[in-house]
Amino acid sequence: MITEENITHWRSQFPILQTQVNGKPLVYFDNAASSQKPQRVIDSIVHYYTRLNSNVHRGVHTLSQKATDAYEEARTALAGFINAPEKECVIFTKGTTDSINTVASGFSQAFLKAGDEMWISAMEHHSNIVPWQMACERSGAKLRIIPMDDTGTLLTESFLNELGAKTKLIAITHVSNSLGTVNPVKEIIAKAHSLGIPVLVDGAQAAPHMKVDVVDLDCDFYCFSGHKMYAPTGTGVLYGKREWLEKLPPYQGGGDMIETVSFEHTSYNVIPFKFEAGTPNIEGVIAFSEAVKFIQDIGIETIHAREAQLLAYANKKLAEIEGIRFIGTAKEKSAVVSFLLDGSHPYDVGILLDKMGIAVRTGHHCTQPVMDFFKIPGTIRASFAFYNTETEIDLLAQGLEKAKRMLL
Ligand code: 7TS
Repeated sequence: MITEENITHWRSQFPILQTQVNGKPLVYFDNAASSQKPQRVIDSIVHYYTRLNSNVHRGVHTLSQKATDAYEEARTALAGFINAPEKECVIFTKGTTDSINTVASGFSQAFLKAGDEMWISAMEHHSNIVPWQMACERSGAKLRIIPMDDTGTLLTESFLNELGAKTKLIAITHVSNSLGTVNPVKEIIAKAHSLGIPVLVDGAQAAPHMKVDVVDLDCDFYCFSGHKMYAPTGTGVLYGKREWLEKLPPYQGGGDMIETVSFEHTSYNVIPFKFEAGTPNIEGVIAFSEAVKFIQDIGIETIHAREAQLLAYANKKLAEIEGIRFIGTAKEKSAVVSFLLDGSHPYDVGILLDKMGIAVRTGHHCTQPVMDFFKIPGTIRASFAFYNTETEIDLLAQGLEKAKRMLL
């Protein structure tokens, strides 16, 4: 429930939110880059190293079994979080980038060839562009782009009509990190499936902010990062349908991902282990499941509703600033506000805000094609989490007015 008491309680669980930066209370509006971590996630890491530390899936000794149990329980927790039908369909990775590269590598080896086509959208993060460019280079397939309009809304109709026998995959972001647009992925998946085309969804900016149900979406792959959802860096998930994960070749070779090895021949382990070569980020994965439990205790619907309030307030408050230009004004938006101030460079504004203790991101946000589309060098981006407040947005608005006076 969203109450003043609850908001105060939520904030109090994040030690870093109680600190100062440049002599000012921290206002953290860079959640799309990485979220802050609550005490119980931090405690989980300390607990691991003081009580459980050991390697997983190998030892018969007690600690190794305990670590393995905690690691596998984390898989069950993550599967539950996205409603995956079986926990074996949840692969632990380093993050969204690693998840996408895993699929792109396997796809280019086994399913793409010269003459094939695959589609991404005009608003992808570089992580959902470059691995596919590499896959297309390796295989000779052609990369095609779903266009968008100047509100940052995808023009899906024309693209859907161009899908056909040559189309081998669609890889699309659920929510844009630089524009905030929420894309109609469920409709795109339904249409793609009617033509037998699989769909990978980049959920890096969706999983922390809205209910994700991979069965309801019917996506073939879903990728997201732990560090954007209150968990440690170096953690992430690749969800895939069993039929795809079983036929996709492994991304990396090494320990844990094999069934038998001889110098003549190696046979691979079953999923999920086939995709988890080497010692994983054990403490990170366990802390990731703690972050998921933290989200579930608050409720992802409550988080979503609170962030919608913050977005509406920020839109209203920042629109009062003369000379502000919003980039990304789609109807369906997540809690991201990207903008420019007339006559100033985003970088200069970002530096001045930082002096006031306000952390925003400036630049192209790893979406250079989006900046090229709008013919701008970058934006100032404030991205919210449920622990932010209207008072902090007021501070941002005041900070922007001050920055304007200093720069113009
Ligand atoms: N996809 C999207 C939509 C993203 O926003 C990001 C990171 C990634 C993929 C890559 O995630 P990673 O965890 O593997 O790095 N986005 C941002 C951002 O907006 N600012 O910094 C990183």
